[in-house]
Amino acid sequence: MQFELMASMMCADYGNLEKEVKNLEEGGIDSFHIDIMDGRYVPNFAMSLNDLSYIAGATKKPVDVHLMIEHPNNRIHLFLDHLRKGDTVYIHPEAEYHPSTTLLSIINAGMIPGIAINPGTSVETVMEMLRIVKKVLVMSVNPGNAGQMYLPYVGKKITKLLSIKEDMDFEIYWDGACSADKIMEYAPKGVAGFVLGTTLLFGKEQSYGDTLQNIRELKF
Ligand code: S6P
Ligand code: MG
Repeated sequence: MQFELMASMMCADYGNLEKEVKNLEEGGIDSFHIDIMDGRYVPNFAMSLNDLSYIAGATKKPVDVHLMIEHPNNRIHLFLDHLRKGDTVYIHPEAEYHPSTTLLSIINAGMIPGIAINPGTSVETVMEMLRIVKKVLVMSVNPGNAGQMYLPYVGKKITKLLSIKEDMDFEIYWDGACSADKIMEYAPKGVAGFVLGTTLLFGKEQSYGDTLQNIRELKF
């Protein structure tokens, strides 16, 4: 079964970042997920420009940037300048007065435009933007931290998005508390990729390569 696996790099060991990127690459990760926070849109600071710059330069794999910042369009070039064409940038529509303008900035720079949908945000609220984006990152935890509990009510929203994704031409990605049972349930239904953090990938006895291989060998 085809699905993408992304590493949530805010969960990586920053004392060994070079090794972390190398081990994840060699272990078969598909892309690097970079959680940028400003302490305002979400009550935390995770990664910022230097982290993005380092990781984007240390790998040939795609990078997806998850912007949890207010008014991203004011500073979007700071992020885009570190990316290659074909990398993905997700914004939170609630963080911007005119999110469609921000998405256009991302498209014009040659990146893949995406929106991240908070647990408390309905599909109806973002319907028009679904016509613009290529990727939808469904948050199954509240944004801001790794290591949180899965919020089960998000399942209904994923079902709704799955029913309209073909017509509206976008792919669905999962972000938050991703476990093997969620991949087992949602990959066959058409969720295209999963962000892996502390729940499944980081801080385990197993090597990244073994974990990623086990996930790819799940029996659906
Ligand atoms: C949360 C962030 C996510 C987390 C990821 C961590 O604000 O957008 O990307 O880093 O959820 O995974 P886990 O398994 O620790 O929840
Ligand atoms: Mg994220």
